[in-house]
Amino acid sequence: MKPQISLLSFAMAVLAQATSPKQAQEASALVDTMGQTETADNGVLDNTTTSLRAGKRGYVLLEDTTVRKKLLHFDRERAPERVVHALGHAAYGTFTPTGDWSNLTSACWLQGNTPSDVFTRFSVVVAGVGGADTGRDTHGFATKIYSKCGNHDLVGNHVPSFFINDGALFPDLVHAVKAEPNTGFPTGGSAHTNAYDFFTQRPEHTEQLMAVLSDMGIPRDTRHISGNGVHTYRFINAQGKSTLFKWYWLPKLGHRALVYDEATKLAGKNNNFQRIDLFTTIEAGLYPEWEFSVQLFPDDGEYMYNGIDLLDATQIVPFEMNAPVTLGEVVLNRNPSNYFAETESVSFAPSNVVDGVSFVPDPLIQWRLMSYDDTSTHRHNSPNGYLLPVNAPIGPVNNNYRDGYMQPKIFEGESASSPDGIGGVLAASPQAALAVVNETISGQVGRFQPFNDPFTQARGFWFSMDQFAQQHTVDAYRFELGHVSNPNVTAKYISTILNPVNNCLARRVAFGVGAPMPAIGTGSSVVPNVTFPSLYPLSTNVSLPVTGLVVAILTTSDDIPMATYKTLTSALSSQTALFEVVASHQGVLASGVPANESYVTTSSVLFDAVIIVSQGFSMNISMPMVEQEFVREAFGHGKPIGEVGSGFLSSLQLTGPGLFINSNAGSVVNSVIGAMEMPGRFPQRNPLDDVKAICG
Ligand code: HDE
Repeated sequence: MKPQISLLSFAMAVLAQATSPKQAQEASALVDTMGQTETADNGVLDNTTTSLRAGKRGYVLLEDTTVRKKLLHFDRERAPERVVHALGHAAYGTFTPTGDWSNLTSACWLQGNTPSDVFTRFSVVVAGVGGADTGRDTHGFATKIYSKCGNHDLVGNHVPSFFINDGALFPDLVHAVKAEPNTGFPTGGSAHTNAYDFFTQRPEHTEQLMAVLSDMGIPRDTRHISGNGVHTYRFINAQGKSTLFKWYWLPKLGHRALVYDEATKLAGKNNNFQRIDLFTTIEAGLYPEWEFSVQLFPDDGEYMYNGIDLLDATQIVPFEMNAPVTLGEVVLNRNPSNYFAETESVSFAPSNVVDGVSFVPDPLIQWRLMSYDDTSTHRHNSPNGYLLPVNAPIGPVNNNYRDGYMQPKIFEGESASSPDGIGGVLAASPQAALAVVNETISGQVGRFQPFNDPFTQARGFWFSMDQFAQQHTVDAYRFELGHVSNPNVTAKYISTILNPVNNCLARRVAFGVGAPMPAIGTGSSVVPNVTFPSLYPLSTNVSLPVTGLVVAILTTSDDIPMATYKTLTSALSSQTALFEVVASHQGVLASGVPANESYVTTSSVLFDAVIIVSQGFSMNISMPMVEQEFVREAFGHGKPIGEVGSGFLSSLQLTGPGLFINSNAGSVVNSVIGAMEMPGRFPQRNPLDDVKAICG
């Protein structure tokens, strides 16, 4: 699948980058075999593409050790995929603090304006390595900061809360949401009995699941998502003062989502859509940026804020209650050189922190502090994974961790123990060690059920969405529960989880899947006094940049006047939007306009908007079905559609908001760009539930 790169060059933006400390370090690991004559793995010149055989038509010889080793290596090319977040894509970039935050923390990457190199990997939880990245899921957002005082990993998700609040349940959660163990399906989502049976047992999941079933669960791409630390962490400054915080990456491009039908079709048309989006936009110089922001909470030893439990990862502190403070920003500006060596081999771990950041007694993060290092050791089949170029800190690693599988370093000297008296590694003094908070801990030993009201925040989320977003969420619950094969599970989920959130929500979902509808007046009919719009950041009323969005330019006559083409494309390029000309065939059209896609090679789901050039269109011309379907599908997905000319959209009998028909190409393209700036698209083209009929 080729990248959807525009014809225009963004060379202005692709400025030569200065070599950063991490790049300089990686340089020594880069190997360029392009154009070199092959050698076997012992360095001798040999041929590995033709077997050594006993005669022209005879058996291959065991003596062909060269090809034997080639196949032996190939048989072992795969490292085990991550048990969760296996499907991912990544980029390098730069973090720059926006000030000196030594009042809060001694973390060196937050001091002054010294930049640090970073590597960020985006992922989805459920799908395996060959899956589709547009499937409905929680997306991972993990960043390794190669700071001058060591690696600091920020391992978060694109939604701010989690399904569970005790790490002891994590294997059960993952088993429940992955494919069912007996059948092995579905591999790309959790719409099945096991998942919903688990969820009925653990109501603390309710808010996060609602977020994932809203359009937040199907982001357009990873340039338009937030990163959320989810847990509360602890800053410690040089004076030993502790301040609690939750961290966020807030996208400068804002938030954008797909619609579900589009997301599922994309999975078939281009299962690497999001990976290609990040790669292509970085290659085009359209570097995505995020602000690094934190909510700060005083550390009084109680870990509560305005009644919200800061040790419970299922609970959110809405931004309206505690506004985040921006401490820095990151730009992703360099694609990796090798997928396996970098994106696949990177090991993130929340336990990787520098001095000035520490943890709280949240039983989810506490287990994460162990699990990631363990997973890394398993995936690399060695504890030496931290020495791989993508994982190595830019500063020296001096310790007595030795040997093990694939230890590539040759440690000199006679001592491998500390302290010693013969000049080995000098043990750091306890005073120089990572700061820990000055606290006294005591408690009764036991296995406790952390419990906070699981429904109030989900209700807050529900009421933070407008009627269109609510409709999409209801449809997602219907899709999920409609795939549950056990009707008792469906009924229980609706009556014990959805009904306590909101009676009408429960009735609408039940109606859609043909399950028993909870009686009117049962469950909750509470309408919160205060809503928190920040919980649902896909606000339809904000104007966002259209950077990297892609417009399809169609033609009804298999040609486009050059002047029209230039008007359209220069307006799009001036807004850093990308575009493709789609015609019945690829190649140069009669006017000289290049058609980079045909209806065979592309699809409407790969575009954010459509402009049809129908100048010269005659109602007598019967348009190919494929072109009509392209436009109808874009219409159904709520996308802005422009027509330079007239007659085509009306012949399809498409009417309503978001259609811009004019003989003036400039006017059409500006209207389309204006509509693309509004991330909500035009959901009113699709029907809404008759809520009054269902809920009374
Ligand atoms: Fe993870 N998680 N997780 N997780 N997680 C992994 O580590 C785990 C949790 C997250 O791009 C694994 O190296 C436990 C919360 C991301 O490489 C594994 C618990 C959050 C990534 C693991 C959690 C996350 C992972 C699998 C509950 C959001 C991908 C591969 C106690 C704050 C990182 C690996 C990448 C990956 C364990 C819960 C985010 C198995 C035990 C909460 C973004 O170690």
